[in-house]
Amino acid sequence: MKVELGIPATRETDIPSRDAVKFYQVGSYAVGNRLADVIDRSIQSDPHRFNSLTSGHRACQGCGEALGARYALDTAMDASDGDLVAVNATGCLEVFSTPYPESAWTVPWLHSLFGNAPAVATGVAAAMRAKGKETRVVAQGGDGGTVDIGMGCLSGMFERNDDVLYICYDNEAYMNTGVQRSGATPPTARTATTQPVGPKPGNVFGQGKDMARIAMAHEIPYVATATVADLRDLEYKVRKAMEFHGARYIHVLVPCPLGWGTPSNETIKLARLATQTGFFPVFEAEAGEVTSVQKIRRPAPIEEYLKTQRRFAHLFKPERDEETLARLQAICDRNIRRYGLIEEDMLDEDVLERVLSAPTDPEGRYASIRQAAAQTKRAKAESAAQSAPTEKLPDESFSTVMRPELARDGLLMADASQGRSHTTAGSGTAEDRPLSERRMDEDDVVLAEVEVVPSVEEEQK
Ligand SMILES: Cc1ncc(C[n+]2csc(CCOP(=O)(O)OP(=O)(O)O)c2C)c(N)n1
Ligand code: SF4
Ligand SMILES: [Mg+2]
Repeated sequence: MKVELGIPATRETDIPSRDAVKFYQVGSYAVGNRLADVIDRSIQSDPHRFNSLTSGHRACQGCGEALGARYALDTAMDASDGDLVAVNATGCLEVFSTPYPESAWTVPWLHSLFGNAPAVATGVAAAMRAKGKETRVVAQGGDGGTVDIGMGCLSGMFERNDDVLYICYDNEAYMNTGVQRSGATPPTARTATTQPVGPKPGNVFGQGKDMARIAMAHEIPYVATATVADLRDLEYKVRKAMEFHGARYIHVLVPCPLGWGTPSNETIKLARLATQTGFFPVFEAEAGEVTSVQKIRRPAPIEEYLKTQRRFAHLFKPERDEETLARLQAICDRNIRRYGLIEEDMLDEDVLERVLSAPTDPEGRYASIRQAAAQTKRAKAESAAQSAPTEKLPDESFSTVMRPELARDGLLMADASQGRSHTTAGSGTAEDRPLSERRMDEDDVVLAEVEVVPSVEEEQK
């Protein structure tokens, strides 16, 4: 996809013109955008960039979140001519950048709580509007602050279509507090709060939230995913998001060397592999419809992405867990098919076959729901069988309304206000009972709960 950044000429730099230097490669960003026309250069390459998140913060070496935030905020500043307020959820980005009383932010920046950044940003936008200002608002948070604790506030912000760009920096766990699982942690990844040992350690399949798709379901003007492997794409998406008014959402994959157990110099490579495997699809959507996808240039098998990360080490040692690797590959294949990430004619035949036959439910969500339902049904039947009285009453007992001798024996339930009664154990069928008292899942055998209602005489005593 050709990207027109349209950076204003006023932001031209002092970098010497290309004519003065003999370049060995032009027309590519492979060796950095110094070789591109000034107009096409990234905002970050501009010596007059805003440095919204400046040096001196305390992020770990190779932190994807620091890198992503720096690019995103500088672009948002550029797009708003420097008239921007940033609101931050609690998390690594907030903690490493702002150990009170210091801060690495050079933009007006506000932190309140872990879960309320969308609501605070909504308030800031409303305040600016009330003051007649055109100040733009960006809210940002980690995956925990976004997909878990802040999700209610975020959904409200989407629903009201508040004029805020929300950026989620997804490092797939609660990193700031010691790598706990979040709703964005991928299946099988090991965290401090997932199964540490046993036959299947790590996060389970079939849970978690796909926040970009949830945002799309709100039909907000703009949703995009991005990674720190393609920072120009991230810049492009932030700039594009800033062209819209209303609620906008960008979900950025940001590898975390500490939490993923990876060397700090592999952050970009890992983010790229996440997209090239199909594990993290990169796309844009407007008003709920996907409008563009980043095609996979070099399809890679999922294990290439997993094998250098210590959080997935148990999939390869002491021996390869082929079954789990196949399930993870199926997630990639389903994404490739769902988003059209690779042209069919670019795929080897066997890979194409695998992609086309990838299950629609690779994580086994529906299978586990069905299994849980069957288990519940079995457990209910067992407990009902245990609590059923051994002695059966004769048929007429059901029709013996208000028989005090049975009521005294605890065998008759009379509901005088309803003008009906029934015995505690089923001699009748489900059809004999009012709907509210039926259990439909037990093959018409009614096992109503015992409730002993005292007889009229007893009541009067
Ligand atoms: C209500 C509340 N619960 C828990 C915390 C502790 N806490 C602070 S940051 C954080 C995790 C943040 O995770 P995430 O949003 O993914 O950001 P990351 O640190 O990974 O960038 C937690 C649990 C808190 N500050 N407030
Ligand atoms: S723990 Fe992870 S997210 Fe937090 S500063 Fe370190 S690398 Fe960045
Ligand atoms: Mg996180």
